[in-house]
Amino acid sequence: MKRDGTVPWPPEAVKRYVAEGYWRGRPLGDYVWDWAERSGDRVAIVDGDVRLTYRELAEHVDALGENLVGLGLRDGDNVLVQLPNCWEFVVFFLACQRIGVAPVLALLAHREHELGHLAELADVAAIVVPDRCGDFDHQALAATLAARRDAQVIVLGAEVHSGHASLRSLSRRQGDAEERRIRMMRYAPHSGDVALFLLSGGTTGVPKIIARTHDDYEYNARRSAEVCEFDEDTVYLVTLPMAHNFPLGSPGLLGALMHGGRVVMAPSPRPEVTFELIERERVTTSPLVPAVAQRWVEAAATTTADLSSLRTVQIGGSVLPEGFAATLAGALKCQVQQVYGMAEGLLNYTRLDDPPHVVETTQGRPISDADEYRIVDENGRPAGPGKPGELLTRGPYTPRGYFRAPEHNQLAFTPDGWYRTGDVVVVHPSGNFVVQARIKDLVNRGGEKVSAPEVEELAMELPQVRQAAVVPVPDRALGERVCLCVVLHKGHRLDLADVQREFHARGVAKYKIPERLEVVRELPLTPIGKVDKKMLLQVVTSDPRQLVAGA
Ligand code: OOB
Repeated sequence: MKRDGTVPWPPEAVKRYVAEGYWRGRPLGDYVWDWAERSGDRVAIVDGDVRLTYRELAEHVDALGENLVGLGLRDGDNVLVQLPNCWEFVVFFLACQRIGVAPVLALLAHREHELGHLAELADVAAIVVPDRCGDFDHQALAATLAARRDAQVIVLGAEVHSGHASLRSLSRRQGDAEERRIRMMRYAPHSGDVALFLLSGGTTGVPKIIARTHDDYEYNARRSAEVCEFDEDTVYLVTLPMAHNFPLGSPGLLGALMHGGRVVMAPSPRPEVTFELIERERVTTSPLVPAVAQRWVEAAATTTADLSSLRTVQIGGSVLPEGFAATLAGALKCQVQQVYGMAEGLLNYTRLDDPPHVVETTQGRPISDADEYRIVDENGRPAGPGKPGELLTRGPYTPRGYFRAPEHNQLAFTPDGWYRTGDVVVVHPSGNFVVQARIKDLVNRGGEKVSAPEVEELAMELPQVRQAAVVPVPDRALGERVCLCVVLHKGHRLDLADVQREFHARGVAKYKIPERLEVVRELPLTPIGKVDKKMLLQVVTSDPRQLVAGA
């Protein structure tokens, strides 16, 4: 079975989440018509010149859903999706929810290395891509990957090769919408089934995916939107790639649609693009990562665009530099809300009525009464009141394991189902968390997570490399960048351009490609013989020559 390998919540947890109303027992796709009935003539989605009302959205969703069934896609199938932010992506996502097909949400930056793995892991029946983006031919890559497994290719754009289906044609509204709505009911999936797969930042050699169910993800978005006080006046600008949990469902575009708000798609988070949209559409709220927010602050100083409609910017995904929340609020003349979340589940927000010092210095608190958390020391014992430690969590929207990763799940989850976040937090007197550090082995490059072991494995494929270790070097613009440290085989040479060329040739997403290379004589080890990354990072950022002394 295509979905074997999901890790269900234990029966007693399911019982509680249903009985206490966290889970509503309806598939996500069902809500599309609730929304249309509530706000049919209001604009739901704006994308360039396209403005879809809630009714039109529902009709497109059903039309596409029925056509996907016509293509042979069925409840229980998985599809790989790689699309830019656009209305067709929203329609596709929701159409999948109508018929029980689960999208695996890849990033536009992903290439053969990532997409090949995801297609295989989720055993996908179709691959959905734009024809091309910039100078990259997504359709050609999708065709190669699809041929390996007999999957269909669905293409967004004007250039659709023969044998491939056109996403726009499939989404066209034809025939009687009411009749189709009734016909579509027979395809409704079970609410406990997988609705979507989110990609984990991950700390393993191969990317992990997280199966999110209809029940869990609907609650994720609904409860987030309540906490963030979304309503029908919310105009939500989707700046970050909508394949991410943050702009998708935290509260994201789903949270905005649930409350009758308006979703505005931005093709890029750059202020040159977004400021005009904010003025034109009177945007009230938007999710940002610190690296993007920094650019907004700089651009706000000189912009002529009217940003006065902004009420709240939400900021999360990586550590916020000290004092920056206040700078951001001042520059954009709006409220800032910090968001500490993860694709694995748990979401924390500062509340809109938290006092300024709490908003500025904490990363918020959990959204749900049913979120459980523990803060533990290295031995897994409670860290004690006010002490920092690793955050473990369980709850109604935090799955109990990664998809098809039993070995990794033994490390990433405790036997009784707590997810080890790999983040070191402390509880602030306000009750909110402060994220102090990270113990998981990844690089957080402007909110994009890069697994260190994944990059190390790729580096080890280079014939010159004897040992490899990746560390996050601090960076003013992005927070962190990928630094690769290597020990070479005797008599070999390697420079950064070689590494970048080789990674590129292997079809690795650009954001994972090392931006700094240190060739060292040896890697420092901990007493038990693991690479001492703390020490390595310290030396790399202070005086990397120490590591080549005597070489
Ligand atoms: C969000 O999700 P992911 O899955 O890309 O990354 C999760 C990890 C966290 O475990 C933490 O290490 C880091 O990203 N992180 C933060 C943070 N928010 C996330 N670190 C410090 N401060 C923050 N505010 O990044 C994500 C998902 C939903 C909403 C917001 C962010």
